[in-house]
Amino acid sequence: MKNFLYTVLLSLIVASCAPGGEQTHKIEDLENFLALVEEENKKDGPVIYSASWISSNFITYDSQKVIADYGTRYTLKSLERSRQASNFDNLDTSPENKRMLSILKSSFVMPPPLDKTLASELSQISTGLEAMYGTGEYCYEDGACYDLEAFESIIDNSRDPDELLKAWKGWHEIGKPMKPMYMRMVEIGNEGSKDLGYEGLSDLWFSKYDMPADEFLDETDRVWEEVKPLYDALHCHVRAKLNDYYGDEIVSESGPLPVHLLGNMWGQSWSNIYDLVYTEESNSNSVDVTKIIADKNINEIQMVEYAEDFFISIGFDPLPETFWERSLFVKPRDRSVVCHASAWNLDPANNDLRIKMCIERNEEDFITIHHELGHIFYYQAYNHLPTLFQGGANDGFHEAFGDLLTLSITPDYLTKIDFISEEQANIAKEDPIGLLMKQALEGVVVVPWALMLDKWRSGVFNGDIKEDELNTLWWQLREEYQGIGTSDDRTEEYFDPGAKYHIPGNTPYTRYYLARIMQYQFHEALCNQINFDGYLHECSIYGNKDAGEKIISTMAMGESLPWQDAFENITGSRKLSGTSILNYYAPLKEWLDEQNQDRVCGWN
Ligand code: X8Z
Ligand code: ZN
Repeated sequence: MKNFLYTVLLSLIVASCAPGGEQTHKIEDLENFLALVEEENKKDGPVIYSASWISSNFITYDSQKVIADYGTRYTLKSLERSRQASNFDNLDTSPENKRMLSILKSSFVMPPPLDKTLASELSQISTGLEAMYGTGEYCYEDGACYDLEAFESIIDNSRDPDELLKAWKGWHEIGKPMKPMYMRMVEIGNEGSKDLGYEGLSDLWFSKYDMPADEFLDETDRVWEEVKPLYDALHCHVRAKLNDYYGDEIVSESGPLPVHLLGNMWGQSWSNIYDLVYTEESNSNSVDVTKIIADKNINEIQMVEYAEDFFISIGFDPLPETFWERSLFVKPRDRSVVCHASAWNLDPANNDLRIKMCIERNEEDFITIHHELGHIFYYQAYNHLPTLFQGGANDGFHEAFGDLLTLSITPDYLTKIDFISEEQANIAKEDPIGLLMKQALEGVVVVPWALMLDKWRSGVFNGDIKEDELNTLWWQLREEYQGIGTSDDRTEEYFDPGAKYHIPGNTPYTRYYLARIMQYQFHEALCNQINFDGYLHECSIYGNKDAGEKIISTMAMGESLPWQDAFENITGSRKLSGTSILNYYAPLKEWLDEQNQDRVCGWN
């Protein structure tokens, strides 16, 4: 009943500004409109989120039907609101109101046109794609079936090139049937974006950064040029070491790195091959968090408690009891779930926060837990704001804070939480290159990947990449940016982008690129502010309330101000820069340059 009333009220507002009518849009109308939107968001949001939670936790025929239908209705309503927001374009109002209107008009990822049939088709495709990924498995002729986690346990640990290639190929079968669905989705999304006043999906995605899309993309390229020499040096060293280990037949001395040998399904992190690429004697002294977790018998929930404790130590409030009751921490044995880790803000008014993650008891997931709690504590910090401002300063900020804290997981911190002894910490600190190498294999390696993924996607969105070259150009970009290739012939029969969650899941990826640059800018600025004197990689903000205050006050701004304001609050600067990541890894870069002296770097 109440719902019906709102719809009527909203249509009255629209009716009052019908073409040809007098300019009747007053501040009062705008304030009524925003108040209605706020009330509606508070009412509809939690229900949609609950439906979505169910559909991701129980992937069944029925749950997908329900979420597709909810999705259609909610999207159509949001599209209407966004049109209504345009009616206030010429009204002279506060920057705050203007920002709310702008958020209302742009907060879509894959918008259909305002048309029931197309909205429903799009919703079914997007739910279908995500479910295909979540339930994905590949069965061999002997009847053995593998899901992503099973394939990953081979890719992450095996050193047998044949077994690795087989597992890599097995998982990548998943993309094939996604291709036509993906292309139809893009077609509808482009149409919807144009209806909203954008040139297409790419323009919509990159217009959310408080500057024109072109300028933003130039900024991302500018920073990559700064960071690239560091990546190239790392690539050169890793290739030489893999060549030593596997031989010329498998790893060429001058070509791209074979993706299946890198210890990660997508080659986006190489930490699992640390022992192969850092073969100094001191290697045996490196801290092995996976082993500590096993030795201390730390379970999945305790791993999350360690991360929560870090946030509390810098001044955050503890998580609500419901977080522990309602989150999913362990992969269920009896049903399909979307295992890709995520953080949820289901009901801001009631602080209903949850993560959904199939935690494995290893170092990689210990890091990912911190990443997810970064989202959760961000939600908690801005949930007091109007719903339209409940967001990150930009989407990169949302990804950055958890990652920022992981830079503080230093040997000294590990001593404080009783993971290692002081003596072990001192030994680890004697080998800064080992520590930095471990970090770089994740933190530097991910950078070109995070940039390249949306280069491919925006090429598809704007038609530069055609339907008959989707896979070819995916590999071309991977080679160009990452120097990574595949020894398998990946023809257009395959759709390899579909094997990465964020493609079927429609999650923009440039946010991770931003996060990986900004986290070092934040880290350096905070370490300076707390007067830390020493290597940046030895600085930990654990327990430091001053650093915490900077983070919390930035988070509490939510999306209410341009991201540059939030950025300035922590760093004192308004610009992205590669300088901090370069400073952080400076000792490693020097070491790599020495190692690479007689090697030919780059790939052909
Ligand atoms: O997707 C994620 C998070 C959820 S927002 C687990 N990440 C990217 C990925 O897995 O590809 C974090 C690092 C990059
Ligand atoms: Zn995230």
